[in-house]
Amino acid sequence: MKRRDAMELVYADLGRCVVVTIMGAVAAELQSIGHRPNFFYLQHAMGLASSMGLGIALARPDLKVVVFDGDGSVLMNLGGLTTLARYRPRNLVHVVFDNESLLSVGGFPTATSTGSDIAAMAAAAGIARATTVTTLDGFRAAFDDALATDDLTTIVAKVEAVGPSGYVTDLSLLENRYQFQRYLRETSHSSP
Ligand SMILES: Cc1ncc(C[n+]2csc(CCOP(=O)(O)OP(=O)(O)O)c2C)c(N)n1
Ligand SMILES: [Mg+2]
Repeated sequence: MKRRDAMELVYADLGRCVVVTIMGAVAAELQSIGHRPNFFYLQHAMGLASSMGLGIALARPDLKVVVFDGDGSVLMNLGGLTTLARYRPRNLVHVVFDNESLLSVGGFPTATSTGSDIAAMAAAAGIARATTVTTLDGFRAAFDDALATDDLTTIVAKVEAVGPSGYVTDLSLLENRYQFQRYLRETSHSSP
């Protein structure tokens, strides 16, 4: 399974969610499918996309939050899984694209290439709904199930270690930040 194909498959559903991605290849691929004001690309803060998603999910229970994470990023902040489990936001879908690689910085193999199992670690951290998928059909089904279910879900999608040919974007970090902030404000019924 290619990660870009997986994101393209669920792209239509992302319109009614808030999406937070990690930096690098995931962000570039999602932007190449089509940027939306409800997408935030957490550049540089490696390992913290799920933490940002957690904060938004807790503050905005009216929204469904989707986090597109990576194996290297999750492995860098394994405590993020325990914090997710502890607060158990019912409206968070945590997708980990596991390409067994730090693809965006040259493709160094991560610990999942030597057997570490992120779904098993998520389950051991206390995330009751943690699953691994290896096919596009499996991803579609798991994602649909997560959207339809009122509970925290971690989906580890095993994907090929391939990414975009380049990382060029005309969306600056600040522009993305203000746009996303505005989206959250404008969709909040409790804001003054
Ligand atoms: C704290 C920190 N360390 C290192 C980096 C450099 N860096 C950027 S992307 C990346 C790899 C991310 O790996 P993964 O989450 O598996 O995503 P992939 O690139 O495979 O899509 C690294 C090491 C960073 N941005 N921040
Ligand atoms: Mg990776």
